[in-house]
Amino acid sequence: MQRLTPTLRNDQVDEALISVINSLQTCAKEISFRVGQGELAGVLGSTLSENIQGETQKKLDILSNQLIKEILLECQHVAAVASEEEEGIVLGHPEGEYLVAFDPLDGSSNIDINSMVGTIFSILPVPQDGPRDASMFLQPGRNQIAAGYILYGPSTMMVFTTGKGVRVLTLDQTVGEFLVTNLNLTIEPETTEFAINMSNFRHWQEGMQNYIDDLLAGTSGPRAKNFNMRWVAAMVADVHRILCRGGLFAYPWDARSMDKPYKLRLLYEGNPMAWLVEQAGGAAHSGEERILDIVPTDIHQRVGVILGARNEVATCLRYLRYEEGSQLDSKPV
Ligand code: AFP
Repeated sequence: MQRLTPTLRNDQVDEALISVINSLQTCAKEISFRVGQGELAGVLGSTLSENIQGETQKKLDILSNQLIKEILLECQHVAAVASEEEEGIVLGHPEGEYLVAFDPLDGSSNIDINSMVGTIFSILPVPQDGPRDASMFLQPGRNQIAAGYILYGPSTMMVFTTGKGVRVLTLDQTVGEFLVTNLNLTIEPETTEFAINMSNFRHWQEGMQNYIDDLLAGTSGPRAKNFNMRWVAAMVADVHRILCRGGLFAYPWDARSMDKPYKLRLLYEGNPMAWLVEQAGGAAHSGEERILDIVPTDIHQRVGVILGARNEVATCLRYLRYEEGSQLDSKPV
């Protein structure tokens, strides 16, 4: 089975980018080891602090952030990093060609129940002009050069794209190397499975409520088929399932707080997952526009997310555009 570097070379990825991705691979092995040790590593549980998003920080969140930051900043090709756990960006090498945005440990509330968590990353080019500050990161997701995630589950997997399809590697714990286990993940356009936090139903727009109502109605409703629901509560694991066996994932607009009407972050959650899903033949939308076309105004910006099976995303968007959701078939996408 092939290792990571030859896979990247086959994809004509340049040596500088290979070096950045290899650094992420090193981070993944370190974090995987600590996640695997669980209670024994003494890193489970929460700290007393909150991150920039106002969320309680888990000890492993902080440790993973520190590890990734240090390892990436040692790489001469990394000009700066932006992390969910850092208020501002951290500058690296002045000559570096790449910017890396990351969520060091997505789904960290799963840590204490020994369930799946992951690291999500997005690599952007350093813009040719402009100041060396956070504005470098304010590029639409379609500019990404590489993106992906590392899933710490029963096995540790690295799933990424450089724009040539979705590659999957599995960490062989016996030799400590990631080996290619799937060279081209694809998502079927149709599905009968969805992932959404149903407890937020009352906070959604009417169109989203109508859409979910019709999924729940199954064969007796207008969709005329039964749907199944899954929710891991870690985007990395929910998107992994969709890449592996299809489905629709949504974390839509939410009326709980008009300041933060969305939960997920654009730079290090929405954009990398949107690109992976599009590369697999699926679709990824904010509810208002294609996620990859959004020009960010802040590195910690939040975004609505509806992604997965192409035809199901299109159906969901029809409900959102026509709030009443009835007579759906007679209305255009
Ligand atoms: P945490 O990293 O704070 O656990 O948040 C994970 C996450 O941002 C995303 O990965 C999940 O899809 C979403 O939150 C789950 O949120 P709820 O189940 O709490 O609605």
